[in-house]
Amino acid sequence: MTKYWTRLSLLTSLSLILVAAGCGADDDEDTGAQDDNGDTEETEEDGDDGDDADGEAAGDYAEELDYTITGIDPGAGIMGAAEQALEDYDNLDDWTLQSSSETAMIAEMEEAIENEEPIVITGWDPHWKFVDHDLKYLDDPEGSFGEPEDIDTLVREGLQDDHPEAYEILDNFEWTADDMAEIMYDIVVEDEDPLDAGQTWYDENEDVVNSWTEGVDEVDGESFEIVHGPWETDYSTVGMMTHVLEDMGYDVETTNVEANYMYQAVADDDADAMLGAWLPDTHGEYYEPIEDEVENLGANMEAEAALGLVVPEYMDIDSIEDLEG
Ligand code: PBE
Repeated sequence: MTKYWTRLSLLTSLSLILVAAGCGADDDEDTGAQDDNGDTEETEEDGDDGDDADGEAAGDYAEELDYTITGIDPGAGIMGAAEQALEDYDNLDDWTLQSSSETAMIAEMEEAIENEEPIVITGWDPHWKFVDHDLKYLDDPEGSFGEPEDIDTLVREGLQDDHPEAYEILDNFEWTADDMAEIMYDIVVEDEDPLDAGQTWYDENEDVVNSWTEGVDEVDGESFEIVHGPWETDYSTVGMMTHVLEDMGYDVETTNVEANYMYQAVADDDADAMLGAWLPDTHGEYYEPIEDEVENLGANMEAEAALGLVVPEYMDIDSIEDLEG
């Protein structure tokens, strides 16, 4: 157990460093895509003909983008879906997927928007970026990014016996994409700490929280460990749920890891719960091997989680098929 957590915290620090540096280890990417700190590319583009994205032919976008889709951390499920898109669409034969981190991708997106330049990112819902920017999903006629799915709560086996109160609260936990987006917005746009943003939402939605905790007994300082991924969706959820459990008397510890370790930690009983299982597709490859070693408490958000390729509204294309190769 101790050994495992050492490994986890090592990985956590590593992923934090990678996030801070705006680059990711993409060992398991086979696209040959290069990590990038996002700085140099813009200069090259500036030297071009200087035209903006408005009214440009789709073919020009491909060249201007250097046939690159800007992605996030290599372990994220959406990166697998984007790789699938590169295979499914003939017009994407020459394209590559660049891995980085959510923070670095958003920084590149915001820079592109500021200059009205084209950019294609891996995008998902719920996310604050759709509130703050005019963006659109590209149509996905091949279905590489799947249908809207659920976000499930997974707990370790035996949790119901060991912590029946927390089990019940997590079993009752249910909210909407709008709820989560409120917290995410405060974290990303208002630059609030996830715990502060979670507290604000809690204070404003006490009736919702009460519906999860009603009739559940308080406990006296039992420790509870939640594991989560390196994305704002997870920070928002965990920032909120930490207060809910702490108010019920738990001493909550949260750990940020890469997606596959998140599932492994719950399966190995190294963590009590995870609240961000995007299923059945996005995290299917992580979930399926350990499905029988965890307990799935069902959806905490139903059919509102979606993935795709996202571009600024001002780009003159509507479908992934319009990205020329
Ligand atoms: N996401 C947000 C994650 C899950 C939560 C869509 C970036 C992913 O694994 O792709």
